[in-house]
Amino acid sequence: MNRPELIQRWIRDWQQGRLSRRELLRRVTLLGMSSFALANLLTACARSQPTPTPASTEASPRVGAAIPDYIDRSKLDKELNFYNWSEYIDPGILTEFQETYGVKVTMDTYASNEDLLAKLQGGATGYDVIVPSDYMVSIMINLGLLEPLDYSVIKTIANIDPENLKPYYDPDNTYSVPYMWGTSGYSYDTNVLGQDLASWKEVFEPRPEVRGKVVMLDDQREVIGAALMYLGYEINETSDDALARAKQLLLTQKPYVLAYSSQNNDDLLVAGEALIAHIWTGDALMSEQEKPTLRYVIPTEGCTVWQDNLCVPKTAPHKYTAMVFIDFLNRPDIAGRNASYIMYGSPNKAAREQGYIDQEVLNNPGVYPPPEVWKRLQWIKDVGEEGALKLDRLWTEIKTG
Ligand code: N2P
Repeated sequence: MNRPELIQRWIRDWQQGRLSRRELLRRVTLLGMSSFALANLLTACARSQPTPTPASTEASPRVGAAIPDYIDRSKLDKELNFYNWSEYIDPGILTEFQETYGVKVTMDTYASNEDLLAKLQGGATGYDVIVPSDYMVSIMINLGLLEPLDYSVIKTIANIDPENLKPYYDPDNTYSVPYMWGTSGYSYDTNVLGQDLASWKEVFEPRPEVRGKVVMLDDQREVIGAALMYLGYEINETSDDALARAKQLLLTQKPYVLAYSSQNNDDLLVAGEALIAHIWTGDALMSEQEKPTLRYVIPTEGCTVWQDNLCVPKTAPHKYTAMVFIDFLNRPDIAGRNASYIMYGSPNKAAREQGYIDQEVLNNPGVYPPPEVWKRLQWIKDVGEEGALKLDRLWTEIKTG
């Protein structure tokens, strides 16, 4: 199939709901088509876009599909409830799981670790697999919210890089398998602001043309952490002095903030309504595909680095199937395809080594920072009950102040 035919086929897939707009953009950019040309094409096609027809809702396994022999098919449920961050999985992977295992996955999304915790503590008992970050895994372990993982099922743990295993928050990986990792810097439009932005100053004390066009993550640990780092503190600092200074900085910044949003920060940047956005790596890089003048910065003062994890809540109704799903997500081909799509750092060593991750992503220093940049990254840690309470109070004051 030649290039125009391929593009036409993908556009048809997009029109019929088989391909997301993001994936379409990603593929045509890889083929070398400019996003401007594609945008024109899509505007023309969108006029005739029919209502997407979802893939069959009947969850039946494909004949001869590759289910490993260590999986006991008779113990599989028909459905699985996945609670994930938004835009944090290639949707085709859920379809493939359904086709291979005959399990229909329903996915809900959340915007922060604190939202996830509140939901579980509020009595939501339907979720089978969740994706908390490092410090939230330790909080959840301490609260007794997590189920030990069954490594007789999750054999694909062998594909995970030993560097990413045995983390401080779960030293034996009893409750968690690393999913993706990344950093939280900022993205900005070089067309308006040039090539040289490097400090958090641009975010917290923005130049006049950026005022009112700054977007911050809607995430207390990230926002307060970035402010603390800009002020020269460690991000897990909770002393009254440090928090008073962070509060002052954030309240002074607030009139210049267009929105606190972890889900629309990328869209606002792409639409040009925001000029700078505090953002997670993958979201930053995906929006660069839509708007190539965007540039992701890990600020000179440093920023957070985090690792998100696949975990099973104690209350999960489909525990065996949850373990099987985690095993599937760690397959090198699946993990590689996923990391290429969402553009985050992958802990899956086999996927990296076996060529399943796009070179373009693997070679991107924003995704896999070089050692000199690593030196300025800091992990968010569990600051204990009293610390968490202080941060929570401060965050409410910022948001409502
Ligand atoms: C992706 C969410 C990233 C998770 N949109 C940040 N921990």
